[in-house]
Amino acid sequence: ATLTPLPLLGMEPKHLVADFRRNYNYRLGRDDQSQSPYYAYEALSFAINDRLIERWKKTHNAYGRKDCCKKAYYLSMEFLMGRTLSNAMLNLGVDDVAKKAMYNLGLEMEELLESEPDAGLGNGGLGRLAACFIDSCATLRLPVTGYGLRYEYGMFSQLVTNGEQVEQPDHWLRNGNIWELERPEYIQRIKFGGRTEIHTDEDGKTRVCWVDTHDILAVPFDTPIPGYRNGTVNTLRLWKAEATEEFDLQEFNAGDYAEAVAAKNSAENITMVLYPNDANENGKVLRLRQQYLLASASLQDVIGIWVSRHGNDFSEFAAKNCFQLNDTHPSIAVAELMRLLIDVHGLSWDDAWAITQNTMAYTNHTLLPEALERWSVNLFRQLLPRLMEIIFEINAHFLEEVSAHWPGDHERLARMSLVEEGHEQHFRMAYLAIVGSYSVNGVAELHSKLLQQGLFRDFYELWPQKFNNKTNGVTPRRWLAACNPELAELITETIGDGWITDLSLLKKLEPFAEDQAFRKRWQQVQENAKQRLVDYKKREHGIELNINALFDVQVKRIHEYKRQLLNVLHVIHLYDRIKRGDTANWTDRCVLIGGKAAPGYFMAKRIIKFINNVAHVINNDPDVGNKLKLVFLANYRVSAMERICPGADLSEQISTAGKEASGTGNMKFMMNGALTIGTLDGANIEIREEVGDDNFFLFGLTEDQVQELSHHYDPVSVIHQDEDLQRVINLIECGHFNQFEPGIFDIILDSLKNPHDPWMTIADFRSFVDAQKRVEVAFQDKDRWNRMSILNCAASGKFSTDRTINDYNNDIWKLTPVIVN
Ligand code: DL6
Repeated sequence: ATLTPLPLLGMEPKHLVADFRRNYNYRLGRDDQSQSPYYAYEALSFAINDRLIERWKKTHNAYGRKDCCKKAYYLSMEFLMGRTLSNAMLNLGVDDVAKKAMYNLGLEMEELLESEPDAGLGNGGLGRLAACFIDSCATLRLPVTGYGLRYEYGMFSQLVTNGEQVEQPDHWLRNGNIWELERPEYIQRIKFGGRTEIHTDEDGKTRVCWVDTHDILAVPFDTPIPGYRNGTVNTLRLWKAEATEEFDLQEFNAGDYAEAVAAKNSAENITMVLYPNDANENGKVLRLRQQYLLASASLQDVIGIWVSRHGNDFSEFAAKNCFQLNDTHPSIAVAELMRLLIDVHGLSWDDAWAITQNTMAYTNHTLLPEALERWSVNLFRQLLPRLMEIIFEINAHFLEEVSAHWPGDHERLARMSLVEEGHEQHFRMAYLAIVGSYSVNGVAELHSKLLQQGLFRDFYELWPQKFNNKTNGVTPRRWLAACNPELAELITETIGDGWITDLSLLKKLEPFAEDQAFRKRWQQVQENAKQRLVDYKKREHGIELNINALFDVQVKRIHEYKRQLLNVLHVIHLYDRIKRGDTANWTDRCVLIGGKAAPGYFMAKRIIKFINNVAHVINNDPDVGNKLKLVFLANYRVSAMERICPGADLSEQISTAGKEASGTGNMKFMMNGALTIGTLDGANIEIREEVGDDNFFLFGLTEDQVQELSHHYDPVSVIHQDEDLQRVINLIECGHFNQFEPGIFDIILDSLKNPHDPWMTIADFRSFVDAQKRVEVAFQDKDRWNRMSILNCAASGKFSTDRTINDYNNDIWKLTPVIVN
């Protein structure tokens, strides 16, 4: 009887107050001497988490009852969750209630929320997309589990010292994590090293055994993922690596205690840290260990549940399970599923392959060749010998298929092989993912088209039916309802609250763009958001921003293809205009740039230094005053974006056409009413299609033009022909921004002037400056700007991950929603 379910916890302020007090006093053992808002954050979080757990169990039961229903698993090396509390309260529907409860206790909700650390288990777009996806899956009542890694250290925190990025480890778990639940009952064992042997069973059947392995345990930690006010709470399961007990014992008995402890540490190192590279393969043994641990633990978990219900009958497995691979990082899952089905569960190669090819689906997130993972075959031989054999066998079967399709086409065979030959052989992981999957998608229309025409052309020609597009989105709960409550309230008051779960309803705002009174209110709300950003910057960083200026924002990872340099060239051009007195009809501007550079990416770090040096000169020049300000926003992360995007006027989406797969920051800004200045790249194209050319500041070469120009690009002559640009380059060349640090920006000048510069920054300068002039004209006409801002928000409906996930579900997963009550 003690284990029977308790009545549901109350949802009124008095219930939260009582639970808060109990948590604060007993669970945390604090009293009114504890000054830190952190304990108050924890006490409230426990109260909220208890309510999530109730719904979590119900969801689990509902999914269990529907044993027949199909489930999907999102395998991702990154889930960039950010903070949890405010989103959990919103989705549970207790945000207002909790605010009242805290108010009754004399506590400031803002302060509590600020003390939660970001769960920074991702680099940028790819990881944040995974977080938005699982929010949408729960909101759409889809039985989807996220599988990832529980890194002890997340994305580094960025300090800026003397203008340069300094990385600091992010020990986000230092104070524990109240949202997770350890599930030792689902521990999985992961093999590494050893060798393979062929064993013959009593019935004469042979099977391969992977022996003499060094095993590691994968321990699951579950986080509840609530849907928006629908009773569904899904699971994010993150694996932590631990040493096995035998492992300790063996070493201990060998007599070296210190060695034993060190060896234990080396096992646990696997999930110690997130690799901070977003656009480059990592190529390190530890990274391959991470990838295999994720794939193997997650597949064993799913298969374990299957076997507990169906024994070794896998005939229905593919009809009931689907694995979505988030980029190539977890693509070793293709070979691991084969291993588990054949070696552990005794299936034939053909049956196992049919199941694999009908359960795996792969999403590609980049066209940059340097980000496509390749693993040394020798490394596989040492670390994952059985997986190596399986990939070779998959390749042999696959190349037979290619030969049958294109007899005698040896070049094509070499191009398509999963094994890249050379002085050392490498496995091409993206190809493994394509061959092993029934669906391959890009993340915006242009990106998917370019995959089919370029990077994966041969595969598209072989299997056109596998390829499809799924344009990205963002969750409107976090990225509008929670981060911009005042705007959300105005929208709800105007068109009702249906938009929160059906973002296409924002279209209803369109006619209000013509309503003068509404435009005024919209403007007020936007100004209040700017004021909050101004206050925050002043309070936290001592930076003064001029609220009347155009807030021109570019926040994203620092990368040459994203062209923060183009932005800075424009800033220097504006500075030069001020210095030469060309300020008729001037629009004051605050240019805010933020983002982290991969620690090993020298050029990106130098770009940060450049931004800071230029900022120092401009911001301290008395001639400039309020006309122009350049600010580098240090330590850009999810919680920073929640403050920044409501306060932005202009969103900079200025990558070289054909390089940004999609972008998702562009969608967050648009949803919050910022206008975009952008190239025809990634999802910008679809943003412009939705909002119309009149409400988008387009500039730059198209992808085709970039391709064409690459044959005869001559940036030096472009510079000579453009007086404004020549002046900008002269200022940099004469050391105006590095008077006491000679030569440090030569590398930047060299790259800009290089005829092989793939980012073609110089080529787009003039067109960018012209588009910025159009921005200024529009900004000076407040009424016009407000109209455009409303129309941008109204047209952002397509960019909800609810739409994206519906597309994944209708075309790839085919899950039936499960109602939890
Ligand atoms: O699909 C999510 C996100 C896209 O919006 C970005 O355009 C894309 O750069 C990013 N891709 C990655 C993977 N590596 N690289 N580059 O982070 O995915």
